Amino acid sequence: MAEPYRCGAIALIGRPNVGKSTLLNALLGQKLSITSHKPQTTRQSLRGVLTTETAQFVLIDTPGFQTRHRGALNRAMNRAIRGALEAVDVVALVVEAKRFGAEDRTLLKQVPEGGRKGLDELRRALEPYLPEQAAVHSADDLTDSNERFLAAEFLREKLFRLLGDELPYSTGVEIEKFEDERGMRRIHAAIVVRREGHKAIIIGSGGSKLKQIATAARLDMEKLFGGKVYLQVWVKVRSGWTDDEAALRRMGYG
Ligand SMILES: Nc1nc2c(ncn2[C@@H]2O[C@H](COP(=O)(O)OP(=O)(O)O)[C@@H](O)[C@H]2O)c(=O)[nH]1
Ligand SMILES: [Mg+2]
Repeated sequence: MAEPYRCGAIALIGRPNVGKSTLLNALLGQKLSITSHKPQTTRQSLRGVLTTETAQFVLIDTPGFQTRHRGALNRAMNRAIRGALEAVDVVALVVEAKRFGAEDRTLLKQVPEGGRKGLDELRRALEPYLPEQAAVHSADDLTDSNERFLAAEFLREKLFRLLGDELPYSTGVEIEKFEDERGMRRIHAAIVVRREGHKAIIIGSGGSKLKQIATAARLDMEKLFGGKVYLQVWVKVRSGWTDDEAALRRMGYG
């Protein structure tokens, strides 16, 4: 007789920057969660659904637990982690196995695609811990996050990746308009910073930086949404938004 179907939620937790979001994407085989080499890239929990013949894995990516910074934004991030842990079947603690340097990377390039990663082994190790029950998501569901949220996340990822260390920690993204006209998405986004000086950094000389950021974000959105995206981005200065509960709610935090 065939094994019963299994379905359950697995929370990925761990220190900032150990690779939780990268692991989620690798297990899904699709980029859903944003990643960067900077800590605190992930600010809210995000679910990715992986459906196989024998099980459905609801993987929950969480922010790294925040102890250094205070304020409403960080309280919201810590709340997101505690919330994620309340209703899961498995908690997977992600730790960094070893330092990975330039030489390791060169060697890794020699390995054929699909080798070494151990993703299948990990999936097989997790599966027995999922409760026996029918799938809760349909097989083609990738996430329960909406496109509006994912668009803001992808834009935030490009800020992290393309701005180096001058990126102010308190930069936020607000989607002001999101329209879908027969598969063509029209998105208006505002990058929210606290000071005029931050705005100038993000825009760059002659607007070059902002253009680079917006183009990279648009390409990722088109890949995930599977259609054309028209993306317009501007930068707004709003002092103190990370302590403004109403502004945080508008950006989707708790
Ligand atoms: N070399 C290597 N780098 C990784 C691995 N996993 C993640 N990274 C990198 O580590 C950084 C942090 O990853 P991220 O997934 O954002 O960490 P998170 O904060 O735990 O979600 C990024 O620059 C990733 O590209 C891995 O298995 N090997
Ligand atoms: Mg992350």
